[in-house]
Amino acid sequence: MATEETLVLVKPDGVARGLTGAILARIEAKGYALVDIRLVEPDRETLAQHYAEHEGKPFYEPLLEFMLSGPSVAIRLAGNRVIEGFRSLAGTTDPTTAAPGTIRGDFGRDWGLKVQQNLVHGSDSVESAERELAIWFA
Ligand code: YYY
Ligand code: MG
Repeated sequence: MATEETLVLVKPDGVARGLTGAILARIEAKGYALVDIRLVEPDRETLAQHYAEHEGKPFYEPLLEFMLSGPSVAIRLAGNRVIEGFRSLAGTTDPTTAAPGTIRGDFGRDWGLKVQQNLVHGSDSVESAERELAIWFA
């Protein structure tokens, strides 16, 4: 058993489309524990910290603009190997090709979709999870 914590975000598209409950249902069905959960309207500085690894990439500015477009739900999630496990639930980054059965694959809309509109974020390593949880649950 390796109990871990991860940061999950239901991004602005997920909140705006009313998918928070459906996404939480999958998380709870898997048995992960909600340690903390809150609706957040992050400022640019918070998002710049969160996405520091992507600064300078072509999608960075559109990504920040998108993340500023509305509230997100931030979740401190705990479980056995939850970091890898939640990313598996989420599916691959691009929702147009994410596998059916995953959050991004099932709810990512085909029409007019941009890659950043992929509904959720999940930390990708123990180090990222610690860093990101400190940003969103300061
Ligand atoms: O961890 P994950 O969210 O699956 O992808 P990252 O490579 O960390 O990228 C973060 C975020 O940036 C992604 O969720 C959507 C957006 N993005 C994009 O808009 N265009 C890309 N080519 C790559 C990523
Ligand atoms: Mg990532």
